[in-house]
Amino acid sequence: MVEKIKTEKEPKALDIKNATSCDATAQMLAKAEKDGVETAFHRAAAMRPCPIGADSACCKHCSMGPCRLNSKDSYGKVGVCGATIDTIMARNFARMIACGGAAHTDHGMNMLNLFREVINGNIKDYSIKDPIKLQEVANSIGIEVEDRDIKEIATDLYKELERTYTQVEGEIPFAKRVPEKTLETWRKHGVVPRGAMREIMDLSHRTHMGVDQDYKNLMTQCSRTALADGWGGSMVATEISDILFGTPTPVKAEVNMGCLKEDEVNIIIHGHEPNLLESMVDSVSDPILIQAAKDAGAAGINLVGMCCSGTDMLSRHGLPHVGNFMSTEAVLVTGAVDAMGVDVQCIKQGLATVAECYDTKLFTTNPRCRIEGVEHIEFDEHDARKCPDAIVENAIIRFKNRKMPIEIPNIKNTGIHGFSHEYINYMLGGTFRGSYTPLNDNIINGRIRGVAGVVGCNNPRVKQDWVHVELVKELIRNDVLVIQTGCSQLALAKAGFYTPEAAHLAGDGLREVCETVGMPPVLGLGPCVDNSRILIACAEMVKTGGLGDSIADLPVAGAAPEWMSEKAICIGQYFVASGVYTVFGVTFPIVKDTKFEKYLFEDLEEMGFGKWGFSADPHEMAQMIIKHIDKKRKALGIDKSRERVLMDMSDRQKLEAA
Ligand code: NFS
Ligand code: SF4
Repeated sequence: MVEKIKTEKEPKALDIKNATSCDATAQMLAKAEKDGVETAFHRAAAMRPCPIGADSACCKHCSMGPCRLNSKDSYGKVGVCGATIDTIMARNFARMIACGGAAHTDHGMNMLNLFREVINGNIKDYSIKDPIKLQEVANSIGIEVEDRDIKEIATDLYKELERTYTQVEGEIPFAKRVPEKTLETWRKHGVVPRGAMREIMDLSHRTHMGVDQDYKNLMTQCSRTALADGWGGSMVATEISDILFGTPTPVKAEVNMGCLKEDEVNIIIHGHEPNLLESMVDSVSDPILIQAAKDAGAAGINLVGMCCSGTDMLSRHGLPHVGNFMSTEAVLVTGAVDAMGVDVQCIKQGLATVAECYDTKLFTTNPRCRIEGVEHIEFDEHDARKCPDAIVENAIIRFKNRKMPIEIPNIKNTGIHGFSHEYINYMLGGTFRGSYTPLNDNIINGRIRGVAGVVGCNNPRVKQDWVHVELVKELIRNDVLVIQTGCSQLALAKAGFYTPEAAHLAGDGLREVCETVGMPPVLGLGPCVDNSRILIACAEMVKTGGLGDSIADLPVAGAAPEWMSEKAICIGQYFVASGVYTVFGVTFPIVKDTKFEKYLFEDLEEMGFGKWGFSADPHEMAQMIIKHIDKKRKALGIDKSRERVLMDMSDRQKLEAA
């Protein structure tokens, strides 16, 4: 114990106008203040982040410390054990990757367990909904599919994919999907992943006091572990979810808090694993439960999603979605939420207090995520209706006894979601599950300048959604096609970008493509684990041809402008290791002008990988991305074609008008 450290003067009041650009959330924050309720926005305003921690300049890996290395004297000072600032930053970075990767890969492994139990017939509530996808995935890793029955293929696929997690030596199965030259780079640097369990264990081991004290060596294992997530755990989660629940195709859906209904029993499921929400859909369609809701005076049962499992269901089934990460407490302030069920990841403990204030029934459902004082109803896929039915029953009781005044922001945004990587080529004029030729052609002829994945969280240290929206606006205006996942997808959906009409916000080239196809200028791929779809899309672009031999050659980039979670760092690192320039906003856990900074921001690219970038300003971030895309276009020799297309545009319009 140390003596109480002197903290802040007076906590700062929250400036709602500058805290969020989501009008529904702003309305609820004002109501929360009237009601005397505190949210993460208020706590963020009151709590100054530790500047040394923000720079990743402290280490508490042993009790000789904690050791704090101030940025100014970084190179003069070392920890008690002698660890340098580069070692300390790299070890902290590594721990974020180990934890973020563990979250995704554990989720993926759960999906795989579910798959095994479905194949074995031990779980009957789910089945293989997309046998074509099953065959494709099996085929992609060399499993024979011709003239074999589904169960046989599925069993082989299960056995093979289990290696993604458990394999002690050798390359993970989906390494077969990586473009040859990218894989060569990985082999050269020794970063082709073995099983995720092994990689995460190895990386965690290295960060122990007195083990790996060479930032370069640590970063090699960081890449290997992160790749075990992107091309391993996350990719398995995505592919198995598609096989079991159906591959998304474009679907019209509504988002925002206006999806809550005052006269219905409102239930929110918030978290990351699609199974619970899939089973909830069955429960809320059960005539007996619907009748029970009506007997309680409700017009019906209204199930809505939130955060990533919500985005999953939004993409797959068009289920309404009420909001992203920084709106999870605010939505309870409506007073209209009768029950909220949560599973894992990004579940704020603060939800418990807010739920209590508004008399909302909050339930944890996963053995990994309990919250002190919150009732736990465990979800078990072997008896898949038990937990969802109990949540519905509790919600009906709460509805019947509603005491709270209800205020639902009257804001709803309709858009088109559900663009799987399979669908992108179809939409652009190829045959379904055919090639990426139309996309590549449009990039080569310059109508599309390049592709940017804009993904990731909200963070109360910046204005909610604003950084996402400003960045995307500038990118599409410059003919960069934007693909999205996670909370970022919701930010843009709430801002109205998911309609074909939003194409008018794009530059001439991108607009022309969007209008021809009838697609929005931003394409939503689903939850964060579905960033793996972006990797597959990149691999397809390379294989289709004309845009270089490796992912590092492509005119593409990635961004997480409002990131907050360790998962985001892991995702960033697997994109970088795959060859993608990846720019983060808010803050970056690094001390400027250190060897470690140079390694992440420059050296990795010279080694054949992608590299990291940072800017807290969305407009600067957009320019960094565009500059990078143009650099790649130039290297590919397609910079001229773009100029020509742009010059030809007005000429052609003149011709057409004549
Ligand atoms: Ni991704 Fe989903 Fe959102 Fe960030 Fe959290 S919900 S997995 S981590 S905050 S995008
Ligand atoms: Fe300090 Fe080294 Fe212990 Fe870290 S591992 S707390 S730098 S002595």
